Amino acid sequence: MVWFTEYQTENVGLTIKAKEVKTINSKYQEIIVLDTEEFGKVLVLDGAVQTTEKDEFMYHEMLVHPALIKHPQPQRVLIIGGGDGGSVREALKHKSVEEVHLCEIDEEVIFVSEKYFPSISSKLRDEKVKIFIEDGNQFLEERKNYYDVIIMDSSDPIGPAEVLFQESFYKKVKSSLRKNGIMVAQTESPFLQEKYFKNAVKEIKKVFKYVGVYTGFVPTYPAGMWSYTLASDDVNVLDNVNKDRLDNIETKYIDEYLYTNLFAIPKFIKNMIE
Ligand code: AG3
Repeated sequence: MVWFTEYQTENVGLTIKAKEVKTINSKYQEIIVLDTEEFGKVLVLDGAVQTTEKDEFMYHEMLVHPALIKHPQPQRVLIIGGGDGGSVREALKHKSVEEVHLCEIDEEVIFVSEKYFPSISSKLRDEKVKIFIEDGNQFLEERKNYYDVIIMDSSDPIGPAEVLFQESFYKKVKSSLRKNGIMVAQTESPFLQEKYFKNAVKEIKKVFKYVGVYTGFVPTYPAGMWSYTLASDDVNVLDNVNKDRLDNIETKYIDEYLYTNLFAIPKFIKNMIE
């Protein structure tokens, strides 16, 4: 037994007891897999918890479904980051989706997920899925005007993922979307990572006409409170449309009521982004 701590801020940590710890050093980062009592297997990249078997649905469902439901007919989906496969799995639950491209910079994350997180990575080899081991920033240069939905399933804006939270990057995302395209990005904890959160939303607002921020619980992320930001130039993401589509999708977190009230977020968070 060993206690693992993620130092979420300079002064706050999340500590979990692990029965087993595996460490893999990839070209890009240190990958740790913990086996824990409370959360099952836990995936850690450069010291930050990315996902756990127990709470991953809370994050992946909230990241993926609102964007896909708001799109009139999502066929081509791109996920940047997300090598664990959780977002791929959720995206494939939408019948209209014909192809899912996954652009992950670190191939080792995919291998680790396939080995230790079968329930999360289960759809990575689906015939609709194409995996690109590339830098998201470069990848977008080559695909203009193509995707219906782009999902930013990145890690924190430090190190390799820093560029993914900047105006110049969101501009590339925008030009890789086709008509009615929608982007959704995970935008950090509004409570414990206020600076990251505010900055991400500010940069997204510089680029897109319609922007909507919502929150959800993820127990193993900083403060347990997470944010997601939807953005589009053509679709008013604040409109509450197509909620019936949830009837055909199996979920454990998001339902019609939650979706309808997606933007019912705490007042102090609204104040941060106005
Ligand atoms: N992406 C968001 C992880 C951010 C967690 N931050 C932290 N623990 N400090 C997760 C990828 C899962 N598909």
